[in-house]
Amino acid sequence: MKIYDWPTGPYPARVRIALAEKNLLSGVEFVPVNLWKGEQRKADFLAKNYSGTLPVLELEDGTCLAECTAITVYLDALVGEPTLTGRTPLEKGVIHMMTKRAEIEMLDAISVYFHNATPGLGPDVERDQNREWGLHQRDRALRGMHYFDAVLRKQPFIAGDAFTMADIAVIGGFIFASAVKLPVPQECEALLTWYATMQERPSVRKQLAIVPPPH
Ligand code: GTS
Repeated sequence: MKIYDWPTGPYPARVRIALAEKNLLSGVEFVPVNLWKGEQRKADFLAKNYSGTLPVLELEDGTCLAECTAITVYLDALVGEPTLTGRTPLEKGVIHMMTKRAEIEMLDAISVYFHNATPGLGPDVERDQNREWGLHQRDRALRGMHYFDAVLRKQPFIAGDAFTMADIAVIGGFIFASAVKLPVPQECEALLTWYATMQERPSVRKQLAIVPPPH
């Protein structure tokens, strides 16, 4: 299978971490799509993903899967252990809820801040910025960090007792926060301690070691 991505991007990182956790990295060909040149908005890429975002997984028969959560669910179903999306109906429901919450309250909020209240991908790509909305979403992300801190004061992982794709989504949030220089507040001690533990996982360490390619 092929994955269209940008190696250090926070969303592509989610799929790369999932692939490493599932020991599937060796079967993947990565195809870079240069976000700073706006390649994700070109017709040939939009034919693969209508939304014009990375990552996209392309199967041998040309079927394309976009959206990190959908791709992770697919990869998780390919090989058994470790499961990233839960075993029981309740586990699956909670993991999906917390993954979506990680997106809405942290990762996507930081992305909106990046694209609207910072230079983002540059003037050629960011043609429709709304600074006020970007700052609003930055504050939402900061509130989200406090929420996840409260969650982690009660349980070891984002969706309960085990590492899942919900943890990977919050790790993506940390990667984006670092890229846009939005520090996680020091008082979020449980969240910061959790992230220190996450950085010890080989899948995460491998991802964080990638040197950003030149734009
Ligand atoms: N909901 C999508 C998902 O979960 O896959 C969001 C994907 C996304 O926003 N990806 C970024 C993108 O393609 C890549 S990165 O910021 O993580 O590197 N952005 C391009 C754009 O034009 O918004």
